[in-house]
Amino acid sequence: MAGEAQVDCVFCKIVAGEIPSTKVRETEHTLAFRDINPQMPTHVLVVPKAHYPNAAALAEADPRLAGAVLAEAGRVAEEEKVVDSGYRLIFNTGAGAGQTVFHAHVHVLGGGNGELHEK
Ligand code: DGP
Repeated sequence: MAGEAQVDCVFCKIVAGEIPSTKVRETEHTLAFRDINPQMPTHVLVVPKAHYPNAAALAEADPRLAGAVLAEAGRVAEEEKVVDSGYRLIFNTGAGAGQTVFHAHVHVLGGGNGELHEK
């Protein structure tokens, strides 16, 4: 069923507290935590707690939750003080575009010289 936790999903496990993460923000329906492999000084992932395979599927199924994820991304950027210098919001969608975790998430990237470090 759409939105239900998936047993093999690493982000469902982070949401459930079964895998540790460095949390940045949390609301009833969203979680923001630091990427394990940061590509910029600020590299935070914002996820819906409910499982959707990618951002488009999330937006189709629950536009309000998709909006909440985006709003949280903006709040993360404010708290990380990268609004003035600028930041990127990235939704990799599909393996061919580099998506490796198939639980909707937005990367919040900022700071430094504005360039991404290669994975
Ligand atoms: P993507 O390539 O868009 O699917 O990004 C997935 C990101 O998730 C990638 O930058 C690394 C991060 N990641 C994968 N596993 C973990 C984990 O266990 N903990 C944390 N904090 N981040 C993870």
